[in-house]
Amino acid sequence: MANKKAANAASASSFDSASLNYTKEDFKAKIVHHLHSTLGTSENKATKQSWWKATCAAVNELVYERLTQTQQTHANKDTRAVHYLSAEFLMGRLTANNLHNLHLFNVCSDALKDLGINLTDLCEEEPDMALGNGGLGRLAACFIDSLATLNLPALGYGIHYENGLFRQEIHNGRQIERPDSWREYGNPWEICRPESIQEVALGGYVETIYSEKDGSLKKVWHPAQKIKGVPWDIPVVGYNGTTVNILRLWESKAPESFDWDVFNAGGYVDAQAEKARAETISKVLYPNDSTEAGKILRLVQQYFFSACSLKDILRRYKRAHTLASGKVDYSEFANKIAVQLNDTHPTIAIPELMRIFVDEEGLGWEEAWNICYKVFSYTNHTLLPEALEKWPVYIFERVLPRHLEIIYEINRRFLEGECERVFPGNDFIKAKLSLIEEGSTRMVRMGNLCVVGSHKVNGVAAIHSKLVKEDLFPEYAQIWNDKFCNVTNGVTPRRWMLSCNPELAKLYTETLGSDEWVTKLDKLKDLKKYADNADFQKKFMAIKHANKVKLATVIKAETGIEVDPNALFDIQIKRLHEYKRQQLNLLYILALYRRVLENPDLEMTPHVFIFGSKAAPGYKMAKDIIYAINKVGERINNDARIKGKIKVVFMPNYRVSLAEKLIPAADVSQQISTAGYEASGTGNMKLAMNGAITLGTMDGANIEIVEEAGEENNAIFGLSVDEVKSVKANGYNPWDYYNRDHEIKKALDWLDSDYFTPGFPGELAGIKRALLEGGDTYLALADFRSYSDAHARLEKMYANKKGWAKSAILNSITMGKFNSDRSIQDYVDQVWSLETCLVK
Ligand code: T68
Repeated sequence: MANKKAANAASASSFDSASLNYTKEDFKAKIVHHLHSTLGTSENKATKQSWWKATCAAVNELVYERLTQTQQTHANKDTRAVHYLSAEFLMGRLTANNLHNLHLFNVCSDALKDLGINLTDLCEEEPDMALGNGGLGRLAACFIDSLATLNLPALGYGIHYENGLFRQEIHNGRQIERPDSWREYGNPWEICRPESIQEVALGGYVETIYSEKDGSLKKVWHPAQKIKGVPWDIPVVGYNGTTVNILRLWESKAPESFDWDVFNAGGYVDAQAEKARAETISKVLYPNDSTEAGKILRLVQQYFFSACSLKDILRRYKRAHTLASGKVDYSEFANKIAVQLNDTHPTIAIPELMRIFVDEEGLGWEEAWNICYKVFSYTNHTLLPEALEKWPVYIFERVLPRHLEIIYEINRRFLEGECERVFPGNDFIKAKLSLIEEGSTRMVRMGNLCVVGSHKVNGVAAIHSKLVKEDLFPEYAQIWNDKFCNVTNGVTPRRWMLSCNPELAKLYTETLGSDEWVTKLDKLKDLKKYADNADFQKKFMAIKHANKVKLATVIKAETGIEVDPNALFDIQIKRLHEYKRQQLNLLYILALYRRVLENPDLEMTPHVFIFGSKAAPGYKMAKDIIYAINKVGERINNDARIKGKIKVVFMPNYRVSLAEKLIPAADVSQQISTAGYEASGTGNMKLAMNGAITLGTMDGANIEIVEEAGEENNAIFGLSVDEVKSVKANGYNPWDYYNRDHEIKKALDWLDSDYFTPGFPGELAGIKRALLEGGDTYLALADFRSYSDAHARLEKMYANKKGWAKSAILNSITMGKFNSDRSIQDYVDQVWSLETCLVK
């Protein structure tokens, strides 16, 4: 039911889009007007940046109108809404996306052309909004696009980091981190909302007050510090443009009042220092993907944005549900409010809501809990033990003493209640399920708190959700089987096809006679009959070639490396992590290079290996792998003997806007994680949609991708999840592979020489050591031979031009399932039970 409604809502609005009434002349006038009266400059003096901002201001006229309409409609109807809490929103650039979603891209482009400006160039002026590390943050960005597109009442809540993910420079092959000040010169998309400022507390102690009247004990938290949260709103424009939701990001500030006493005592300097400390909270995004830093500031960040967001939610709820008596009616709370926890980062919202209900609003514990767990649901994004958040109890005592008490109480009731009922007297299981890990340093387990405090827990691909249920939380699943579900990830086709690959989008729209596929990606399946059609193949491959030509220019500009657009473009773009196995890709490059050296006449398709990847600044092995890729590349790219058959390119500063250039130009998409380690992957979906063939393991969403596109159209290799488990259980010994496989041995020994680092032998030997002495945790050597065979199959496929075109087309047009609109609809049906709300 809800499923159909949402689909209809999205299509119905495509016909009444007011933006269709905007003419080129209107747009020109608006841009020039804003150039004059918003930017204070004139046509002959304006910089590109001024033109860009004037264009944004012109677009915002429409955006703000619809934003107001949407918010009023939602308030008037008192709609149930989902609140997506995420420490990261990796938005990238917004200009092209907003124009497309408002159907204004062409009008705007024509208007600017008349003014002598190229829109595509102008879009390059916009700094990426890089408020995220990788997949998790980008997923949140795709999801809010889909929520608005499906006309669902939703708010995104996060942190207004002053510095997003670091900018990566490569100096002599090594990664150097530089600050990313994305809003240094202003950001035209954000609106500051001082009227909605919130204040949150930190530290201090808890007082227990005994009531003479009824003998009850009341807890009073006396915090040591207050922090002001200033909201910045980013309008989220749905495709077709009628719903404009809000992404609200909190900036931390010192409250005005706090420093007066210190000031008066002559403590000007101390007061300034205190102020700086408050502002530190939202200063910078932690750059760790899949590992936990365990820093106090990170917990403070998590509490800061979760608490500000809950206060904001409560403020809105109270406006509609305060009775004449002045009392708030909380009986409707769980019917009106859904809160999705994007990983464990906002988990602290659970005890915070309990604290507000019990300590501030006077609800009884059971009444409060009955509302609370119905409100929350939790998405798990990883099984890596080092990424499962745990906070030392002593840190909690210092930062959030009252929340710790509440967590203890949730734990006590859980262990004595549900846990005891299902596992009576089983102290071993109780210790495992406890929210507190005992040991020399007692820890709060945030994942366990999420499971206990939510009504739904989901993984992000079928295999991952199965592992979440069966391997990570099996005993919880025995207690609450129905709590666990799957929502396979998706990505928005607006950004990842329509906007980044306009020529392909045009081909699809023209061939189908409709652009319906932009919301209903399944429609592309109707193109199946053209997969074999010579004319269609020719057009499809010409678009791919043109995209490769463009990328070659970017590569030359960024790295100085010349690549031939006729070569096979083989792309691995994602964070650097040993489980994602960029080192396996590198080993293959080494083996291939040796093959060519040993046999200069070797028949092979020229092959360009392209990497884009940031390493966490403290992750030494990841940084060593980047260095190795660059050093090996340097040698190979300059070796005249191989006649340009192999090129290795490391593109610096991988980010959303760079992904938009790489993805449309990919022939091959490398998705080669050790099976069982990549929760889903979303780059795999974007690449396949744009006609890349997956060279991948049966891991994460790869499994579902090849289910849709056909294994025969991809190159699948390597151990399965079960095989990985059994190889590990039987005692894996990487030396066996080293000793038995000549190519592996040669490649690893090469890294242990100075062949790639002349004069500095052993600089790359750390990788060899990790793969041998280190035990090769991620089974790169075990999968090497099968990986190499898969490469050989790809080569053969590529040699058959028609066959390749057919496979590439089939990959692209069968990705309907991986539309993030479908993921959101799954959340609506399984987790949120939301209704669409059309905005007039
Ligand atoms: C990714 N996780 C998964 N984490 O690795 C990927 N972690 O398989 C999946 O497709 C994606 O989430 C979306 O579900 C991450 O990106 C982080 O970025 C991260 C950030 C901070 C702390 C831990």
